[in-house]
Amino acid sequence: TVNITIDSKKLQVEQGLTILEAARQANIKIPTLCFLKDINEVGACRMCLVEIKGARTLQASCVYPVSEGLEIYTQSPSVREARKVTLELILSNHDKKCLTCVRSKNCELQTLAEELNIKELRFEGETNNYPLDDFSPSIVRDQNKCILCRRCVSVCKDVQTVNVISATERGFKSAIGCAFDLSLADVPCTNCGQCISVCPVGALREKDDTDKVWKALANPELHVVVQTAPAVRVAIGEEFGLPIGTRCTGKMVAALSKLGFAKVFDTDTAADLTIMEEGTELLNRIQNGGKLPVITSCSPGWIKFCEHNYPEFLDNLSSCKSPHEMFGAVLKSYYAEKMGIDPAKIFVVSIMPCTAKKYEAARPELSANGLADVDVVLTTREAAKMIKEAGIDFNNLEDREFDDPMGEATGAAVIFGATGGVMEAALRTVAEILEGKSLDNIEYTAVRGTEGIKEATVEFGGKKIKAAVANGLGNARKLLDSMKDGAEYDFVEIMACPGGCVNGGGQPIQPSSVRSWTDLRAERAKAIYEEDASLPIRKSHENPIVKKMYEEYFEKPGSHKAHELLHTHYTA
Ligand code: HC0
Ligand code: SF4
Repeated sequence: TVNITIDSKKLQVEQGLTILEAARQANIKIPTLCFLKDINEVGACRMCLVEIKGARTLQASCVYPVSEGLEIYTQSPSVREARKVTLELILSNHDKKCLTCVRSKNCELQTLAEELNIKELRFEGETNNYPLDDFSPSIVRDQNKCILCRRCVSVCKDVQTVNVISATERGFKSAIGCAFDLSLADVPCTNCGQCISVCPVGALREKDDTDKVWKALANPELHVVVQTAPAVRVAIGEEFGLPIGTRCTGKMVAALSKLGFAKVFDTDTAADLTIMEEGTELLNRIQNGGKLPVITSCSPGWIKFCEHNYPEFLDNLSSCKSPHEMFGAVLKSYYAEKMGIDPAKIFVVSIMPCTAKKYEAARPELSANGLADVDVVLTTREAAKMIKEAGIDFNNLEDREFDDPMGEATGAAVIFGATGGVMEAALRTVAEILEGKSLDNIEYTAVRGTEGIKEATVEFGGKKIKAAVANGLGNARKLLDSMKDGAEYDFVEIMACPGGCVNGGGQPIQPSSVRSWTDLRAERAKAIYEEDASLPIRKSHENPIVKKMYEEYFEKPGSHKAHELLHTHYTA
């Protein structure tokens, strides 16, 4: 440890900490703007400046390490003035249309302006005027709101290893963008939305599709149904001020029902169906010498990453459509028939923690009989916006169940929302098929947790299955490279977002002041596993609705009809 003084408070702190971290431990708040722990620690914005006794200039506390005898002042007049000037300069070239900004009230720049008591703007001058980049089906970039913090650049380059956005030019002209001023739609962006999640302001956001849904809801010709992904229920509460990791399944269903959807369904039901199809596919490939490993194909950011960077693995992908796409196909076939509704009149809305799902839903590979499986994808954030716009008092809603006749799902399905969940769900079913009996021990903890790459070898009925799980595209890259170097697996799960869907690019955005010190992935995943443990049925093959679907319609997993509707193929 070392002895330091911050604002005349004597402290003993661990060596290796930055001043910012040491101050935080002592409950002394230093403002930050570009700082995001482990992702962007560059000292670029100069907002976290502090005065150090004996030093000639003010120092950025987010990168300055503590040392013996350091005397630090976080609120001296020169520090306060320097921060204000820095902030005012940023504001002078910011478009300041807060009233109509998606991030109003959840903007780190707005919060800082309030906290630093900015009352007037001393430097009004020339402002940049960039065109909006809204050509991507998932991501909108508004450079006029960009404050050049570089968090998006760091997450895209270092965490996701996609590296399609970077700083261009210098000085007044400096900007964040794609090479040759291309749109995000025209570069190998995966639509993962991680850049949105880390953006402190409104410079990055999802393509807003709420109007399409309002319009559909108002159309009496349409039967508008909605389905919700596993990870949405453990995060949507954050949009309504509830603590991170609050389970809101019942309130979420109630709110969507109030919005006027004819039925509120659970993507989890289709996740159980996916396990039946994917499990069968895995066993088939193992038993008949098919291509191994089977790699999961439900994360559309991962699919696009694979297409651009690892086309040699495309044939390893499971042919299963992702659960919400399967559900769309089922709703426009089996359900349509059962209910006597023209499939063309069924409008399927998916609420997803994901921005890449918008891109996925528009892919021609994901349609059947000339109809897109899913009509509109909304993020968790957009769903919350609709609920707010409708004046629904979310926190005081009474819990409601998903609707019949497709409203049943298992614990195996809900864990899809956390990294390792698809693997665990598949193992719960594959184990029983290979052992030929019901098993009590169904928790595969080796594949749980936020570790970037997890491995497990399991043995059922004398068959060994080697499994690997990667979350975050940087980890996917590592795992795929190791496979190119000879590592062998039977079954691999890959999710594009760090932590899996719970930390998807469409989830509620937490500011750096929260995100840097709380593991969102772990907190939300904890709620997911609690939900699993609370459910009466926890194995996909025991889902009564899935059983019924096979009896009445699909016959058996992997049948001709199942292939027609529930499977697809991706080519580069
Ligand atoms: Fe996921 Fe999904 S679990 S991708 O991680 O497989 O987005 O939550 O809905 O479709 O079920 C996201 C989450 C889903 C799908 C499911 C899968
Ligand atoms: Fe990079 Fe993902 Fe953002 Fe695309 S969506 S720019 S891949 S972080």
